[in-house]
Amino acid sequence: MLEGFKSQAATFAADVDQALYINLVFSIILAISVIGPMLYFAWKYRASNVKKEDIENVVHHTGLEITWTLVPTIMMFVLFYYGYSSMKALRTMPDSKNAITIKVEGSKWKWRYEYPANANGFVHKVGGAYTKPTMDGNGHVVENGTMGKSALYVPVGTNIILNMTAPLGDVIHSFYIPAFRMKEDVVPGRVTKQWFNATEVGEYDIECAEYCGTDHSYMFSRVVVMPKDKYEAWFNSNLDTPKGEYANSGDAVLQRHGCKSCHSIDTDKVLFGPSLKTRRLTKEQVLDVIENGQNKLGYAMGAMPADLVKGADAEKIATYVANGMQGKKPDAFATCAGCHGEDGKGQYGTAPSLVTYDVDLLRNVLKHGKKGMMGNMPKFPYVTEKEVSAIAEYLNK
Ligand code: HEC
Ligand code: HEC
Ligand SMILES: [Cu+2]
Repeated sequence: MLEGFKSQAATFAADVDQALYINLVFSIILAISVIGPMLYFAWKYRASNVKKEDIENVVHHTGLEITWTLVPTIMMFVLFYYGYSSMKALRTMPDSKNAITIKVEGSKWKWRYEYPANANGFVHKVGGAYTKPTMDGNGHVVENGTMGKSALYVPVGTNIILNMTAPLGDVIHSFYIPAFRMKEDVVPGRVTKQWFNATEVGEYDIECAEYCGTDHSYMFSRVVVMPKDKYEAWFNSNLDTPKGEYANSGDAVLQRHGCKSCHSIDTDKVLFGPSLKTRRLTKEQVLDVIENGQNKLGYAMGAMPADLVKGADAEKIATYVANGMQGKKPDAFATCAGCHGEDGKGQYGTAPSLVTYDVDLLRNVLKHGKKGMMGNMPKFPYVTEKEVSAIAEYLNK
């Protein structure tokens, strides 16, 4: 549930973190400078170590007194500055003309989101249903019920104002998005406000942080941050929710990890790296590997030896592979088929597929990075297995 803290997905998240870290460091310094001397003096002046006649009554030490007044005062003002400035960012609502205002209702035990009417006069209402999760005898959830099913859909890089309330006769809730470092009470009969501007496409947890009643902890929902065009398309439609599980789609994953700044996904254009649209490999890449061999992606088969074929045979094979193995198969491909398979799709992850961006290839490229004739791709060790599958599915469809 604390996964959200791994991302700083809203404009003010970094400021809030900074305030927290400065607080933490200062607290440690202050604690050590008080507790440290206290323990030291307790030890140094223990009864067995001090003679009665040595005891003096020290009345004043101006230098010391000024230091221990001034230094903590300055530190406290520094803390105040960072706390105040990040709180100000959180509490200063953007102009509603430059923002989308969404109504949020928290009630026992669900969140409901209501959007302004779109051009067709349609009002999107998301969430609001509640079925309790089922649990086994040990209290482990076996069936989620509606928990986590509803989501607040918002466009990336846009000011969002939330007008939040709870129905009369309900209880106080607390709307909490850890990845945004944003939390605000939701109170029956009162409208509380909060805003954010999400910086990264993705999906983040929403929780109710009001842990005082039976089922607040099941008021688990999600905020789905979408590219602006995808959001607009949904908002202008009459669909209840955007089609598909957008945030976990390969497209969103590629966007989120910045793959699109180096790889074109929808054209053949080569940016910093190859286009991932149609061709798995260019002719030049294949020729380069045939000539030099390759051993950097961590396939179970280990290294591919250099110079297995040469000259015209190598040319023919490279053209054939770069064409996605369409057309007549050159006889010399038999050399390659031993490891890469007759269809060139690799064999159980031991040697790479030369045709598709399958899960094994993506996993290996992301884990090891890829330095090849086209350039140098950095490692992406934190891309999860679920995300790798989503990318593979997206690129191969
Ligand atoms: C002995 C088994 C073996 C043979 C035979 C073989 N390969 Fe490979 N090939 C591999 C392995 C293993 C890798 C992955 C090496 C690594 O981990 O970087 C590889 C990698 C490649 C790559 C690079 C893929 C990428 O995305 O970077 C290409 C292209 C390739 N082989 C083409 C061929 C061609 C064409 C032939 C036939 C001439 C061939 N291979 C023959 C085992 C083989
Ligand atoms: C800094 C630019 C950069 C970024 C960011 C980047 N790549 Fe790459 N990528 C490259 C380059 C350059 C290559 C080609 C390496 C070579 O010469 O073979 C490459 C190769 C690849 C390949 C192998 C394709 C082939 O034919 O060689 C895959 C798959 C891939 N990238 C996927 C991704 C994914 C998924 C992401 C996001 C998680 C990503 N890349 C982010 C630069 C980048
Ligand atoms: Cu609640």
